[in-house]
Amino acid sequence: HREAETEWERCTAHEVPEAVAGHHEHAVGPNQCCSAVVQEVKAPVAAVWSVVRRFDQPQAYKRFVRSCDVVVGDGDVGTLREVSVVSGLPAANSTERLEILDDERHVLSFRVIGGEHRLANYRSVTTLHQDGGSGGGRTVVVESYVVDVPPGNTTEETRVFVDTIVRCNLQSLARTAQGLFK
Ligand code: A9S
Repeated sequence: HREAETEWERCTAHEVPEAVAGHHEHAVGPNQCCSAVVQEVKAPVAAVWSVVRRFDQPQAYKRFVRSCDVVVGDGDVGTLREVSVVSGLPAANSTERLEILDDERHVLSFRVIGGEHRLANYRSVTTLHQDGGSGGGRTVVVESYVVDVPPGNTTEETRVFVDTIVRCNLQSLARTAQGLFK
């Protein structure tokens, strides 16, 4: 894992399986941070993907989302959504653009393009992978991100904050997908 201090560098977040590291390489600017979260789900890739791919319905598993309105598009790349956030976070809403939706390789990426919050230029990539062993039926989810470090915060504070949100989302995704599969 590398952090840029003075110039743009590439960042491949640690813990990412080598086979998919390419999806999770981000150009990281001097005042940005990058990390990744890995979650195992006891459900097949198809079940997990059916939840993840619905860019119009993040509230299906993201518990910090109060509501979501699609403002442009029909769920393909370029779709814009307006997410309203539950109370208790230093945020009110977020405008997000779908960047990648690959139904074959199970890759979704979105970018934050506006909103009332402190995570400017947030971009994440989520990939699903069939977990070998035990006859399939299990999925590994990898979610990496890059984001600006907000004024007044350190890189480490930012990473801890965002990692916590992403980990929460992926644990909730696991429960949701496992519920669908049962
Ligand atoms: O929604 C995601 O997939 C991931 C994150 C980190 C979302 C962050 C967030 O939506 C809040 C949860 C509201 C926290 C944004 C854009 C800013 C926050 O401060």
